[in-house]
Amino acid sequence: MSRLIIVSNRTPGKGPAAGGLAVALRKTLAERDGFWFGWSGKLVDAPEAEARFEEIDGLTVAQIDLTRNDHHAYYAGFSNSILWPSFHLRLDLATIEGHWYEGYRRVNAQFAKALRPLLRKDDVIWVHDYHLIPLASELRHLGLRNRMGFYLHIPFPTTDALYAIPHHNELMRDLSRYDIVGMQAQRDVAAFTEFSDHQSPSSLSGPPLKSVNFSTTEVAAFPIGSDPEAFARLSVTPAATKMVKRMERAMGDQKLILGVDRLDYSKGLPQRVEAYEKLLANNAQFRRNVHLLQVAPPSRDTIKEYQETSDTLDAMCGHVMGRFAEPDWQPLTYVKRAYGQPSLAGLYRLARVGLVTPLRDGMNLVAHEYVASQNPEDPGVLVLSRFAGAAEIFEEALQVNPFDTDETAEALRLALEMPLDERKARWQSLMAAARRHNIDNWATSFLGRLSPEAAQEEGGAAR
Ligand code: ADQ
Repeated sequence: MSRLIIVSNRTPGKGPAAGGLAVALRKTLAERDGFWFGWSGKLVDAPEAEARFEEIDGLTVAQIDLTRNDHHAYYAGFSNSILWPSFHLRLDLATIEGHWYEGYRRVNAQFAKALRPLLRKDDVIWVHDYHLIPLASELRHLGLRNRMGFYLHIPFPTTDALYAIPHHNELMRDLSRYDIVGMQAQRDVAAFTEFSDHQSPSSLSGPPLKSVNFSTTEVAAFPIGSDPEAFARLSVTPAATKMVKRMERAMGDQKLILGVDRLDYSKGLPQRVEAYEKLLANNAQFRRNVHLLQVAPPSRDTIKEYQETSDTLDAMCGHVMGRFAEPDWQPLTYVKRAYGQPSLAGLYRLARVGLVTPLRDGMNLVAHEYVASQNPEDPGVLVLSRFAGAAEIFEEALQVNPFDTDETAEALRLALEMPLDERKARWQSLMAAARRHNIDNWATSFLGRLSPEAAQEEGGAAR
C-alpha cells in the first residue's frame, strides 16, 4: 500500500485537542505507513528550509517553523479573518487586508518547498482544510505528479459569498489542481456546483476571468464522523463515571442540557443562551429542575470578533443568572476550558439534552459524540441546528433553526418532556446513522477514491 502523507495547518500535539481535525485524523494515520506534515507551532525569525521529524504519541510528524509576520497574515489574517467568516456566510465579520493574501501564498509555498524532498513517487497526499487550498498548485509547480486530495472541513460558501473573497478565482483554480475535493455535505457540493456551472461573470469586477476547468477533479461529499463504539465504551469508564458522579452530586435530579463547543461565533452560543432564557421564561415548571452546562474553551482569541463573542456570551450568561438564579439554584454553568474525551463522554451520557445549534457548521462532531455516548436504556435527545452538516445525517434529531430562538426553546421543552419510548426510537435511528458514518468509513471512502488504483480504474474506464 502506498504511504499516506497528511498535511494540515498544525500537526497534532500531545494531550486533549479541542479541534475536530486532530481528533479525527490521529486514528487514520495510526493505522497506515506515512507521516503528518504541518506547522510546529513555533515562530522564529529565520525558519529552516527543511522539516524536522519527531514521534508524537506514536505518530511520525514532520514540522516546519514560520515567521511571525507570515503566520499572522496566513492564519489570523487570510485564513481566519477572510476565509472562515466568508465560508460560514458571516461577511459582516470578515476583515479584508490585501497583503494577507501574499502571506497566505508564501506560507503555502514554504510548506510545498519543505514537503517536496520528503515525498516518494507513489505517496498519496491528503491536504486538510481552508488554510492550505493552494498547496497542490505549489507542489505541482515543483513537479509533483502524485495523487493529491483536499478535504474541506468547513462549509463551502454560496456563490455570492465566494465572490466577496479576494482572489477567489485563483483559489478555485488551486482547488482544480487536486484529483479529489471532498466536502462535508451534499449542500456543499451543490454550492460548489453552482459556482463551477456559472463562473465569475466578467461584469462583477475588473477584466473577464478565464473560467476554471474542473474536468480532472472529482468533487463529492464525504461526511466525516466520530468513532461511536469508542465513545460508547468511554462513556462508562471510571474516568467518565467520576465526572458523572461529580455532576450528580452538584445537580441532584435536575435534568442537564449540555453544549460543548469551541468558543466561535459560528457555533451560535449567544442565540443558544437566549433560547434557554425563553425556555425558563415560558415554562416556570422547569425552573429548579433543569440546568444548562455550556463548555466552551477560547479559540483564536487574538482575533477581535472572537473576543467580542466571548464578551457577549459572558454578558448573556450573567443576564440569565441575574434573572433566574436563586440563593440555592443556578440556572446555568459556563465553563471556559477544554476537557479530555473521558470527561466529555461522561457529560454527554448524563445530559438529557445535547444542544448543538451552530449557525453554520461543516459537520459538527459533538453531535456524533453525544449520540454515541448515550445509555441505550435511557437515552437523551439531540437538538440540532438545520445548518450543521450533521443535519443531513441525523434526521431523527429535533432539528431547529438556530436563529429562531422561540423554535429552539420549544424544541428544548419537547426534548425535556419526551417519553422514554420516543427517546429510545429516535436514539436508535441516530446511533445507526453515527455507525454508518463513522470515522473509519470516512477515511476509507476518501482514501479509496484517492488511491492510485482508483485513478487507474478511472483511466481504464475512460479509454
Ligand atoms: P470544529 O469547529 O472544531 O471542527 P466540531 O466538529 O464540533 O467543531 O469538533 C470539535 C471537536 O473538538 C470534537 O471532537 C469535540 O469533542 C472537541 N471539543 C469541542 N469542545 C471541546 C471542549 N470544550 N473540550 C474538549 N474537547 C472539545 C471543524 C469544523 C466542523 C467539523 C470538524 C471535523 O468546523 O464542522 O465537524 O472540523 O471535520
